[in-house]
Amino acid sequence: MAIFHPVSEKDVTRAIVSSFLHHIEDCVDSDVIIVGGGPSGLVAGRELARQGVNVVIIERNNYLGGGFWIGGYFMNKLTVRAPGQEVLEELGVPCEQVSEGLYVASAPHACSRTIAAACDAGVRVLSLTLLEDVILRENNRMAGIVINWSPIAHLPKEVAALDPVPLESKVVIDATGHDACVVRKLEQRGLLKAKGEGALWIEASEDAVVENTSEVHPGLVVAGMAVAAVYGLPRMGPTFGSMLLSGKRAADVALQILDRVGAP
Ligand code: 48F
Repeated sequence: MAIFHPVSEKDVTRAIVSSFLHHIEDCVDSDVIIVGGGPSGLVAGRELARQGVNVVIIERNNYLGGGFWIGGYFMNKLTVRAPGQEVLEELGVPCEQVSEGLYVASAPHACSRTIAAACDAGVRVLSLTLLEDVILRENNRMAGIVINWSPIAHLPKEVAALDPVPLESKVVIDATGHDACVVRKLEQRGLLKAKGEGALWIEASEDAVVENTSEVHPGLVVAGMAVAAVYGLPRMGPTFGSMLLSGKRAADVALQILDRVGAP
């Protein structure tokens, strides 16, 4: 007597194909697209989705989490400075206070809980999906992004001649970390100038990243390390409180834009 119910191979393939087809059809038109599924993008996505906003995260890797799996060097312990631990505690991540205002958490625990919280809230994810370009409408208002299959970046030119496809949204959040990939697409067209991040200085950086999390171009919000790249702020290296708080603030800014444009 078999343990598992009998199901044929073709039914397995059909289940994947038809479920994914509905999923990607749903992602074609959303309120907010977040490019990058690191800590800032995941927190922003969760905040928006739990308030009923239709959110898609695109992520070039086949896993979410970005730099949140490792705390620094090869060590999987994360640090956050108060009040960053409140976000981790809200997600059910145990935090240990090691000195006044400084907390340590397990990176795998924090990262997996943050991913699960975003998924539980209803964020839809397109994995192995690379930002290739942006959609600009009247007065260069951002109206979505252009995506392609990530492995294309590693294929020889002859094989890599695959056209991308566009996804529409009312707001785009650049949460691509140090690279600030969405911002770079505007920079290439002379629409925005990113200053590039400065050298490491934790205390100056973390407040400034949260304070400067904002709409940098009509319809485009920056979150996390992309904020430092745009505003020329110092980097903060192996500490993550500002990534979490910047994600929260990016969600608030996106909500204000949705309110302004009359959605959802
Ligand atoms: O780098 P990442 O974790 O960004 P973040 O949320 O957090 C930064 C910290 O991890 C750390 C730090 C502060 O403590 O210095 O670095 O700002 O996550 C960025 C995500 O974006 C994806 C990338 O794979 C990663 O998961 N990404 C980057 N470029 C693209 C992209 C792209 N062109 N298309 C799709 N995804």
